[in-house]
Amino acid sequence: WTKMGRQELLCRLKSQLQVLTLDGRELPFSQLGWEKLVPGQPLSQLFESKVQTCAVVSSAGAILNSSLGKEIDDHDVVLRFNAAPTKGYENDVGNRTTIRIINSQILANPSFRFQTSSLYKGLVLVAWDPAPYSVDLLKWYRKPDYDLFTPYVRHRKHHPGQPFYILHPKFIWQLWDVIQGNSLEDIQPNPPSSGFIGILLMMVLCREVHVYEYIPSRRQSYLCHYYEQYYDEACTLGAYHPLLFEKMLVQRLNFGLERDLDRKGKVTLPGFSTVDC
Ligand code: NCC
Repeated sequence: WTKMGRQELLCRLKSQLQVLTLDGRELPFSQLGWEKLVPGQPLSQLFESKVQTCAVVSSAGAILNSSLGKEIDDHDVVLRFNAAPTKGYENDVGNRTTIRIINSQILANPSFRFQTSSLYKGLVLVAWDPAPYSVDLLKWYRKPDYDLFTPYVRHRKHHPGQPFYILHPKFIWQLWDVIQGNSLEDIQPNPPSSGFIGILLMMVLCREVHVYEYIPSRRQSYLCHYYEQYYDEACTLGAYHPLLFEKMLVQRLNFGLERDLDRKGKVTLPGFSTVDC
């Protein structure tokens, strides 16, 4: 992998990656009636083929003072993460959100007010939790990192019309395998960040993907998130997640201008449907 050119790498990813969500057909979920609980339409078919451009907005503090809001909102689809708000930050991050990737802490920890906050309404939700690498679904169901299953079931029952998926742990670990395959060192056996999960998901669903402030621009700072006063360089470089390795891979796939990366923290990636192998 590390010796592959960009095109070869893209083809490898295209053939290897399959977006998988819990479809309720495997145990223990099949026994719990999940086949009827999950959305009828698969996540991979959610957007029409007319979806051209997708923006992925990282939550990094460095996006402050970027004035990227309008450019971000001009995309067909805008992806944000966890509890990242737009209110009060529109000029820098935009105000449209089409899809939100949330880790299981958002569902399980009452401080995020998942049931009531407007952050999680009127858009597509995609949740995930770090299951064991072995992908033993029963073991995971009994002991997730944070209980996402109970709030998921409740939410599906109350809002059956909202597309809300749980990523299959197989998909998460496929992504980890990709990051490890691309690194000469052994990376930590922890799942990729929501950012990396979202970027690769968008490469499957969109024709072109623009990622903002995931690879740091010249505004790089230790401010963890644009929406809170908390400083920690691990937010950008990683501690638990293999962030540094994820970012090296994404940088290898970038075909945007060097100037856009430097000024906007913008990376341009092709959708897999446009990659000829
Ligand atoms: O911080 P978090 O991520 O919500 O950020 C979303 C994604 O943006 C990218 N990012 C963020 C900050 C930064 N300085 N540089 C960046 O590149 C990353 O790709 C990141 O994934 C997560 O991945 O789910 C994470 O979630 C938080 C936290 O759980 C949620 O924000 C909810 O509070 C994790 N922090 C803790 O658990 C304390 C974080 O490690 C990863």
